[in-house]
Amino acid sequence: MLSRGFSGFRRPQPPREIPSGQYYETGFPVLTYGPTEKVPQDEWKFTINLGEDGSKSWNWDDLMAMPQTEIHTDIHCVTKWSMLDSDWKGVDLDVFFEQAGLGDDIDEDYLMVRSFGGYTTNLPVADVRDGKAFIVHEFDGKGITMEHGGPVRMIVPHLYFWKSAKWVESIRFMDEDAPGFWEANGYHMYGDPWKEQRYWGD
Ligand SMILES: Nc1nc2c(c(=O)[nH]1)N[C@H]1C(S)=C(S)[C@@H](COP(=O)(O)O)O[C@H]1N2
Ligand SMILES: [Mo]
Repeated sequence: MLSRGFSGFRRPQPPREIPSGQYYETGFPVLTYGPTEKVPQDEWKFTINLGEDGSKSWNWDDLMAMPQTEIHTDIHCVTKWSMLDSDWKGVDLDVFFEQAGLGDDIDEDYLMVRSFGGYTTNLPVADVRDGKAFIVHEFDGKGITMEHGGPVRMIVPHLYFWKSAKWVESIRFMDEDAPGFWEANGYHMYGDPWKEQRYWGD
């Protein structure tokens, strides 16, 4: 029998630097608080709430008709895994803002993203503009599985992955920052992985 030696299991070395405290994960772990939401593709709808101006919604067919972007990016989860070089396909959130008639002059500085099932997460508006956030429907060339937030989730790759709502349902703007689900339960309000903003006080 071959011995692996006393060191046992060793994690593979990442091909380049990853944020401090993270390890290189070559799989794609599932992390959901509560049950997996089952959202049929033909029932999925994404809504941007526009206050007094009502709201604007998109269904699956609308999403498919929008300009598609391929995103090649790293993902960093607060539970310390980093997935490098992941491939996604979807639509830049800027395109939704455009179609909703929102110019450069969104009055509010923050927004709350909501998922089917009730999960929420807060973000500064600046962090979802100019190609920083996406509404995605493909991972690794295939439809996103239910466990990973399919048929449609959001990704905000430059922040810890809890900011990337699975089964994305809506956005509403806020004058002031307010915590979403994890942010009310100890996670950092902003969540920059390169600054290790994991928990309150980091
Ligand atoms: N709706 C919803 N979105 C969610 C979560 C969740 O529990 N519900 N978990 C978040 C957390 S903590 C992480 S790390 C990622 C995990 O995504 P994955 O399961 O595809 O790896 O989704 C985020 N988005
Ligand atoms: Mo997470």
